[in-house]
Amino acid sequence: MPDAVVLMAYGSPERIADVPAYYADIRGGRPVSPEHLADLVERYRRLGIEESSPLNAITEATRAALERELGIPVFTGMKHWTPHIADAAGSALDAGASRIVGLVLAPHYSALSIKGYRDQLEPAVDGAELRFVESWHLEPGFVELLASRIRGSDAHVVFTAHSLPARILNAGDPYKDQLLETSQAVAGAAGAGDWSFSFQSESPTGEPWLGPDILDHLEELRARGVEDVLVCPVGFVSDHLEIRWDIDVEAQEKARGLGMRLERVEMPNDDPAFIRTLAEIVKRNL
Ligand code: FEC
Repeated sequence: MPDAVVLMAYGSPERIADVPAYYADIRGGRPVSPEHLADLVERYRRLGIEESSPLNAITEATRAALERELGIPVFTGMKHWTPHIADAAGSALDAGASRIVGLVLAPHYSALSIKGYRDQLEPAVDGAELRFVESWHLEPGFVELLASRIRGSDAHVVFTAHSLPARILNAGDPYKDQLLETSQAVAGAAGAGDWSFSFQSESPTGEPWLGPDILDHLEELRARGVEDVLVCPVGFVSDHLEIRWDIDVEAQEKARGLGMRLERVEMPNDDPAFIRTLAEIVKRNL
């Protein structure tokens, strides 16, 4: 049976001029405040996207490596940028695929994240069989890859993930539980006794988001006497704005101000061990 993979990622603007349209897509028709837009443009400028967009380049490298590993076509679909998820599904169908695995480059399920990818993909795979991967947060290769990056460290490990509006908890969303399961599994595999979890990257949408936020959490840790912190962002797999700005700039500055040392693990990106893990997930779903 002709198979293909639609590999989905959040997407990122290619250049500064793209940021307003990108932000409008994220907001999904809800108003964009000029101050928040200006702030976002500035963050992307300082990230250096005029030179290249880290997330889009990493996603393409991941796609190409996964295609080589699997020997079947892999198409990239972006949630908030081009090529859109529906275009990737169209390319898979044009290539003759009758069975498509939909895999998101985000390990944890939430109705406010993974479901959005599914909602874009499902109507676009018309006629083909869709095998959509809902979550892969305890995938052994993923857990081991992260564990290998914290093993042997004496620092207090802080696992992080993107925050979401707190209302998801009322709806029984598994997001937070899955994040804690990954953190527990990674800490266990690495033999890390001293660890905690916090959220990051909260958006100014005017409603309560899940906490604690990493910036507040660093203060709590400092008050407990912690001086060395190793951040392991379990909710993400690539170097992008939420890593290179929210952790490498904001959290780093906060830690410095508190007299703490903060380091971050390398992200999986297109590490061969990570590509093999993604390939395992795909193969199991075919
Ligand atoms: O490097 C890049 O250019 C893109 C980085 C990026 C990733 C990412 C991942 C997640 N988000 C999630 C949820 C939300 C919710 C809102 C929201 C808003 C933004 C904004 C930017 C942005 N997100 Fe994002 N997210 C990335 C970038 N995200 C930029 C808008 C400005 C800002 O708030 O900073 C709020 C939407 C609204 O306004 O209503 C909710 C989740 C993930 C992790 C899962 C995934 O990757 O899909 C969850 C990467």
